Amino acid sequence: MLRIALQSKGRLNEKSLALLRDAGIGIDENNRRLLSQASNFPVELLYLRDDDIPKTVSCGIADIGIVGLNEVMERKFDVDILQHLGFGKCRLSLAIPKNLDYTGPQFFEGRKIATSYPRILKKYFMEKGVDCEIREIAGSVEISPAIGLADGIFDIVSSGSTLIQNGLKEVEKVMDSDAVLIGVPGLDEEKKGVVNILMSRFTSIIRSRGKKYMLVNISNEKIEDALAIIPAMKSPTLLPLADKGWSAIHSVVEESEVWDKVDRLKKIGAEDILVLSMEKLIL
Ligand code: PRT
Ligand code: ZN
Repeated sequence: MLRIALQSKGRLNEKSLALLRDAGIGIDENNRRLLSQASNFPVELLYLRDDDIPKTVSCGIADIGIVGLNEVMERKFDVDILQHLGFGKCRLSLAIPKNLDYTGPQFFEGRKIATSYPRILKKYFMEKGVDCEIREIAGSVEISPAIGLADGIFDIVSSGSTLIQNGLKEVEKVMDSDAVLIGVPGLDEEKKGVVNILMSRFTSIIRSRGKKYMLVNISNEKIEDALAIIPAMKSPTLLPLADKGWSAIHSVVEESEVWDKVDRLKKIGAEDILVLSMEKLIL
């Protein structure tokens, strides 16, 4: 039985569960104990605080886990990073009061910086040759400059609005982060087999994100023009319609490009354009 550690609540919880569900793992939401078994797959789910996931995986209490890369890099436990999962995206950045002039990393020489990520920050400043005082605090890092606790902060940034609300500006991005699948080094062959199945399912799900499936009816003489607008992934799927002289083209397109492609297809006489959601893309 493979044990997967997940965040019990918080930013990564819902998307981690959705990923497992999309991968075909039956999770009973009404029966969510600390440890619960999937209904149809040889895995059990262990719900934890995100801070505890790298340690739990490194010592083998859980075999794999889903956690932010920031936590993995900060806690330095011995785990393998198996896969980037592409959600929970954020960055770890340095920020200073917005009215100060920023002169580069040397700005921080001799200054105090508040953070919950002291190890990552220490490594960054060692590489830059900057000597500063790192003050580790557990939460509400962003208020530190206003209350005189620090000259700057090093924290997670996503939209940037928390920094703005606190009169701060982002001056250096130190690392990007997203949710990652981590594993205990040296899993046995049987468990590795289950992990490989899960990872290939995750890959199909991740690949289909942000993509749409398009079906377009087009007269045969316009097929080449249509394929220039919606190129096929390998070879185009073309199906003849009952109406002679017309065909249907199937294609996968980026969601952000759908409307542009619809407009261009209509201009060349395409009809009955269908745009559908994609769940999985298995190559
Ligand atoms: O209870 P538990 O310990 O499990 O959870 P937690 O409170 O420690 O973590 P949680 O749920 O807040 O975040 C879990 C993970 O989500 C983090 O480790 C990151 O990998 C990822 N993540 C993605 C974020 C954000 N985006 C994010 N915006 N984690 C935190 N934030 C916070 C940030 O700390 C700051 O206060 O949101 C604020 C900034 O957001 P913006 O949009 O205003 O820039
Ligand atoms: Zn936490």
